[in-house]
Amino acid sequence: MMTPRRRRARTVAVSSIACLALLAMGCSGDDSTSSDDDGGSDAAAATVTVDALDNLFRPEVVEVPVGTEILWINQGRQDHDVVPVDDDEDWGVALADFTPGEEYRHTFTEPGEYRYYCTIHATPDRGMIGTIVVTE
Ligand SMILES: [Cu+2]
Repeated sequence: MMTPRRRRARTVAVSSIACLALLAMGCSGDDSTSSDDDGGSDAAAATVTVDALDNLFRPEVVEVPVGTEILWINQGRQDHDVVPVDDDEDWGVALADFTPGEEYRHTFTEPGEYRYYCTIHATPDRGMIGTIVVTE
């Protein structure tokens, strides 16, 4: 009688610990973009922040409605840049203007998928890359 019950109790305990660990991981990923920008779900004139770290953009993919300001902040210790993969695009910030602590803002006014990368730490499709998905 006692053995099955004890075994079941242990199974429940182990699986709830696993759930807590997953929750903790999920939360820490989301907390970085907290404060006053909540992804801009329905606020038209919102700002969404992308952190440039050493060496990745976080979050790597951002989806926002048209008119949302994207604010990149160099939170790393190294210089980075933000360069559109499509060289017809004229947004982005050069290395010299994006040293640690510096910011760059851009508001996308057309729907589309805007891919970018750091020319120091990435190729256009690998490494320190990011995508802004702008929806109507
Ligand atoms: Cu970089």
